[in-house]
Amino acid sequence: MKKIITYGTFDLLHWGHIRLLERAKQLGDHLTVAISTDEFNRIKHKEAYHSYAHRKYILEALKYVDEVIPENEWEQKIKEVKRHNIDVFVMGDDWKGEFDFLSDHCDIVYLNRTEGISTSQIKNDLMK
Ligand code: C2G
Repeated sequence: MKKIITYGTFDLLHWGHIRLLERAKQLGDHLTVAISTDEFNRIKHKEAYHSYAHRKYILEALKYVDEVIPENEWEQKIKEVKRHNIDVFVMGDDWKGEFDFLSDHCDIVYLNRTEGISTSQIKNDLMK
């Protein structure tokens, strides 16, 4: 079984997120998504509208997602790739190069980010 992992906040889930998850799943048989906890979002200087529990609940309902785990810190990726026997690490290409240190442990794929949609754009548009 070819295992894929990806990381993110996935707040106010939108079609750009779905396209990322869909393409990530197409790379293998099993997709694990590590969702940033509320505490880790503070470290990322991000504040999610939905709590970690609700973002987890939403992601677990998606047909592309097989498992959801918490992302608590930047440093957990190598440990997780090993623990979950991950074959491919996937991220949107806004992160291109940032996680190449994982190449000793798994393949790395940066997928094109979907233009024209983002959680911050949704928030800004709703405030108009
Ligand atoms: N994404 C995308 N297209 C968009 C918006 C997001 O492809 N229009 C992708 C991002 O590139 C990322 C994933 O969807 O791979 C999740 O996006 P965010 O929730 O914004 O994730 P981020 O805050 O960048 O967290 O350790 C890694 C971090 O946790 C990534």
